[in-house]
Amino acid sequence: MSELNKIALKILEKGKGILAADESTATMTKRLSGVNVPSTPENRLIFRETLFSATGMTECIGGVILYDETIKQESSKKKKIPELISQMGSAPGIKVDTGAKILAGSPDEKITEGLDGLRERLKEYYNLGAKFTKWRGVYNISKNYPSKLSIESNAHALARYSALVQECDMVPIVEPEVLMDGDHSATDCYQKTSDVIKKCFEQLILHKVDLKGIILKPNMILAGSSSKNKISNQEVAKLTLDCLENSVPSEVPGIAFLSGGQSEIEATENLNLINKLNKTSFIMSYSYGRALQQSALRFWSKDIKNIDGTQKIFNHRAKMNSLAAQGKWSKDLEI
Ligand code: 5MM
Repeated sequence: MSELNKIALKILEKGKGILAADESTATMTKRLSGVNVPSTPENRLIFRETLFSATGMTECIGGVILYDETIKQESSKKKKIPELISQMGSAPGIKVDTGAKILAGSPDEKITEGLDGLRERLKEYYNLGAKFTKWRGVYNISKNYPSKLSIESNAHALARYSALVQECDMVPIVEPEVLMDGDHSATDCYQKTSDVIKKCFEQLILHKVDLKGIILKPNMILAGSSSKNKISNQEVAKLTLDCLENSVPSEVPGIAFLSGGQSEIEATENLNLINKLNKTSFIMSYSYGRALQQSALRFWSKDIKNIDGTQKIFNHRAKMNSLAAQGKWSKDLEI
């Protein structure tokens, strides 16, 4: 078993998943403003340190994706953040893309940037303790989108990123996110997500990426957020499994879903059903940002000194998702 494969399996072992705490400063500012907390480096750190030092980390969180600012910060106890995360039994990871920008040639779509100088930045992050990395390609659905240009260029970038990350002995999380925004049907989401994922693997293989040493972070198959034709959770689970079974090579050890704007409970319930029905060889887990942090952030914003109360909420959400990653969650476990 390769070292990269071992790292990937360890991150997702025993119902563990990933905490996506890699919001850029702009996104974190949006999240904090939404709960009336000033977005200062100190406040961003206090909230994140509160989660990273919660007991739920040890049992339920196999990896944490950090943002450049956070990986270089020190905790209130003067510990480097990656050290704190490792001490809690979890692996520190880092978002290495520099964001999605307008795609020249198709200005309604995005291309993710960050390849220039990436090899040097990766060495720095490795030396700071990172064991894995993340890069997100983003695609919107409408009649003509995602275009061939967006599908091809984002897949190319994801593959070049992944090859560089493996060269630097870290596990790349490959995140092609087909957005929920819009009134498209679940069938459209299924078709476009399949096209996107298939192209990603075509490029990953071309770039000689070891598929046993990656984690795929896809969206679930859902109807658009403003669609009138929503589908049941059972259908979400079935379509998601079918889509992944037909587009992901079996060498890939694990799939960790993004929550993508689903409510906390919806993201947990869908993951649980996916695991109940899963007949594939893939570990199916979570790499949630909003669906792990929303309630904790709301509670914390009312009293940022209440560390225990905030951690209790985070621990609960982490536990519910860990159960869902094993198909053992049920609604009556929710408080
Ligand atoms: C945590 O949010 C990440 C995006 O941050 P920026 O937009 O600021 O770069 C994002 O990539 C996240 O990791 C995934 O989308 C999963 O998060 P959700 O909230 O969809 O589970």
